[in-house]
Amino acid sequence: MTTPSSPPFVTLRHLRLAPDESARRAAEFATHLDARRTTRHFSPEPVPRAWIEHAIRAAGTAPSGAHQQPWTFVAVSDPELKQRLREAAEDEERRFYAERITPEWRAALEPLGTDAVKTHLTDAPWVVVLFRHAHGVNADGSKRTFYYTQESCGIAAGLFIAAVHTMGLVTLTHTPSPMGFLGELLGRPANEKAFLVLPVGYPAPDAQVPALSRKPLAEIAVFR
Ligand code: IYR
Repeated sequence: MTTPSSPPFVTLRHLRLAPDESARRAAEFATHLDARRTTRHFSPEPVPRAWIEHAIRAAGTAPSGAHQQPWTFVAVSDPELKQRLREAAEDEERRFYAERITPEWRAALEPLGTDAVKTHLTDAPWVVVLFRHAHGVNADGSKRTFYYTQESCGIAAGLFIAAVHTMGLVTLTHTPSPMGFLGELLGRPANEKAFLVLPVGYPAPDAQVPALSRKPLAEIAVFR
């Protein structure tokens, strides 16, 4: 193979698996993720900070546009700060559920049982807020364009969710809207936009989930 010239490249570290091992892992991973559920019912039991650090490390491996890694994860465990986050989120959500929601949207959410009460934001030992860098900032303060930041943060969130599930914890994707209050409360710079709120913890002993099923493979995949 010809050696690519600058920028520097290094040889890919890759472990070739035996085909039966690939097959086993493929099935096992899909089954593992299929056991993941989103619940609104968290136990207040503490979770070590190191576990959250690992989940963020896992999320930070996401591919990103031009490798700009346009994300900041703010992990909140301080009870007072979680309380303030919850109050601000509930203020927005009350307005959403009372005024901004459309009848069609209300009907779509009805089976999930969501409402403006966000107990999970104070019950869960950690609330991780993912901020998307809408653009970068150069040393001289000027704007640097970032590419595909929505896609990049979506992928990072997916890896975070998979990491949390793999460590035997649960999380919930909370999307307060508008999210402006999060940057203010958490002191993020203006180029960082709150993207997703992810409480993390153990499920409450009696945690409930909606009785839903997932689309079968035949409904989500086309092979040609
Ligand atoms: N952001 C609101 C409403 C909400 C919207 C969708 I789409 C959901 O799947 C769940 C909730 C909230 O967090 O309650």
